[in-house]
Amino acid sequence: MLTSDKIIVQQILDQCQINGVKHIVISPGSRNAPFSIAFDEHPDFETYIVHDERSAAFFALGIADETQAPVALCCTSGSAAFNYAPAIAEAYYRSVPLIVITADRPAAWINQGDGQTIMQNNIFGGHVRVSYEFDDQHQTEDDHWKSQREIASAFNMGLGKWKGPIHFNVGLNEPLYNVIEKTNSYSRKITVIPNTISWNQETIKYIKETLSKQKVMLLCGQLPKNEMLQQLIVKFANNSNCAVLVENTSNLQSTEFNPCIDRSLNAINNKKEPEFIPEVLITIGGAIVSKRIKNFIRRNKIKTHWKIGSEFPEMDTYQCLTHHFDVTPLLFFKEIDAFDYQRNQINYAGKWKKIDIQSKDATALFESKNQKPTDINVFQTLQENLPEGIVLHMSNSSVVRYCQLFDPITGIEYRANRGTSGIDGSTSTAMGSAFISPEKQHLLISGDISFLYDSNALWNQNTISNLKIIVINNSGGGIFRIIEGPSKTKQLNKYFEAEHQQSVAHLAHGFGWDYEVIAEKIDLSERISKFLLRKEGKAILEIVTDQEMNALDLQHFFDSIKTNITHGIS
Ligand SMILES: Cc1ncc(C[n+]2csc(CCOP(=O)(O)OP(=O)(O)O)c2C)c(N)n1
Repeated sequence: MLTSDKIIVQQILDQCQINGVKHIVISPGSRNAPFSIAFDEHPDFETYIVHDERSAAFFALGIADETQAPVALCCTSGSAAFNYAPAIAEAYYRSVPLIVITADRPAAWINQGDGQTIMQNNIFGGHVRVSYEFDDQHQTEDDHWKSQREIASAFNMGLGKWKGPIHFNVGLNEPLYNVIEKTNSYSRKITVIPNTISWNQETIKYIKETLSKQKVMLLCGQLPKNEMLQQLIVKFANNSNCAVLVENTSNLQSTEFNPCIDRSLNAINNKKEPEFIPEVLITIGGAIVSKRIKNFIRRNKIKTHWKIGSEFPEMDTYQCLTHHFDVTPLLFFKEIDAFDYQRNQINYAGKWKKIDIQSKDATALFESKNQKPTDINVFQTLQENLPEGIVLHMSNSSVVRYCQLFDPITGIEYRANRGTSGIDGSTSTAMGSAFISPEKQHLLISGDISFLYDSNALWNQNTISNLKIIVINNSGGGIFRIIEGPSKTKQLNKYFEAEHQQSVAHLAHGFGWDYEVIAEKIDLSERISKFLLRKEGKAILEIVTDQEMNALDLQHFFDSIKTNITHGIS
């Protein structure tokens, strides 16, 4: 097998191999040539080319999301590396392992006026689990030993119990294109044996007592689909002391859970609010979309908050963190499943479930009276037509929020870039995800601004025929009309919503995607359903909604739920 003649390149590749990295996203350039050549020559790696590094890194994130395995990405020196940053920040806050390799000029040439040379040392700052600087000047056995153990330790950081991106910045001297027959193996793995649970008797007693006697809310943020965890949480929910609140991004689905947090909170009248306040909050998973639940918990000052999981141990989202359990949610719920604590002492879960069912029934009665399609109208129609079993990618910002207003559909996997909630890579991430799982059907629902922002995602030479995109075109950032603040300013249209005249149709055609548009309410359901049922992907459906009426219709939606409940529905 041929490989680069540079030992540092071989070392990084060998570590990628023994750590189960299979997919490599490469952005073309010269300085990273030793890596491009070595990855291409190696039979155990699949390489994919994406030019735009911003898009490439999100594409890699999509692959990692889908495969639940680390993905490597490699680019040349200079601004190329900077363009990785948004996706790396997203991966960091979502704890997704990416192996980020940036090629660099040799250290002596930094700031000497050479082309494509910037300060790449620690370029991603705190947004990687660890960053190492290397060069290709291995002189001694000690040099080999040092870089090898540093690479091994970086992999342990990025793939360990707190996962996330790791970064290798590698200064490379010319010549860059030399190849040799590979003779040495630089595989060196330092295996970390994970800690198992060893709670002492006092802790076990405290857990049992807490779960037995108090109102417990389990709030589940973003998580990959996990059947075993789901079953354990269904068992946990089989205790009326405990209400389980999920968002669709948690990928936890059961009729026992409360899946539409904003819809329920909207229906709770102020006087009844105290009945819904938990005494104990347990959180698992990543970001929570609902601002209302964050405010609800923060203003009600919960006495006890247990945060489960190794990531971000001090992150105090609800301003009431009291205990951090440094174990995976799976291990935590497995462990407490065996505890003989007293269940069904209080009917707290029932309260949440009742409001959930009432508001769900009331939602079904809502009918948009608007002449033209509105956003809520489209999401309601989509909900009725989404096929089971697809992967649904939701862009930021109002798309992911609208999707939370309806019950998750069985078998759908829900994805969104909620690590940093950026609008800059949703399409590229969906492309990566769809590309690596051709056996699944993927659908991206995107706002028009997010779609335009990341239109380079469509510039991708890898075969992707299982992704459809619905662009909800509300003539700009519709979110700014529905959140408090911007909608009341005279700058709304220009500075926040940023109305535009860009053509989704031209972009679709330019990149060779099928395109259709709906701008009228007539046949909305039929046309959406037909689009969703079409066999071939690589198709874009633009739905034009009523910019002026969207916010009002959403308000009607919330009001109608309240009114119907007050009038005794259910
Ligand atoms: C990279 C980045 N830039 C700016 C923002 C701020 N921002 C949040 S939502 C939004 C508008 C999104 O518009 P669109 O994609 O049309 O979705 P809609 O709000 O209409 O659902 C903007 C600019 C962001 N989240 N990320």
